[in-house]
Amino acid sequence: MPSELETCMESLIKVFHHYASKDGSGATLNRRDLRLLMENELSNFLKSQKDPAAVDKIMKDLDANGDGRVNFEEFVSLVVGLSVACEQCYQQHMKKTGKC
Ligand SMILES: [Ca+2]
Repeated sequence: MPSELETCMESLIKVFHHYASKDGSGATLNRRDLRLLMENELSNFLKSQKDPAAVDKIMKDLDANGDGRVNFEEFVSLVVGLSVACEQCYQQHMKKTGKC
């Protein structure tokens, strides 16, 4: 049976491939794919973004190789960045409540 972390890794891969374009350019997200993924899978985060152009800005930031698409490696950097921010909130919450 896979561990909790292994299951998380599998979920990341599955979610990415579910939204990745099937337009022959390989498994990558175009702007539309990324918007759909964020609306469905990161809706709480997206709601917290007041800027209507947030997805476009995120797309630009993620596209490290500048090909106008988001590959799995670039996508993972979004998940890592959000996870780091969440972990900081978690730490602050633990400090306030004194619970583990
Ligand atoms: Ca790219």
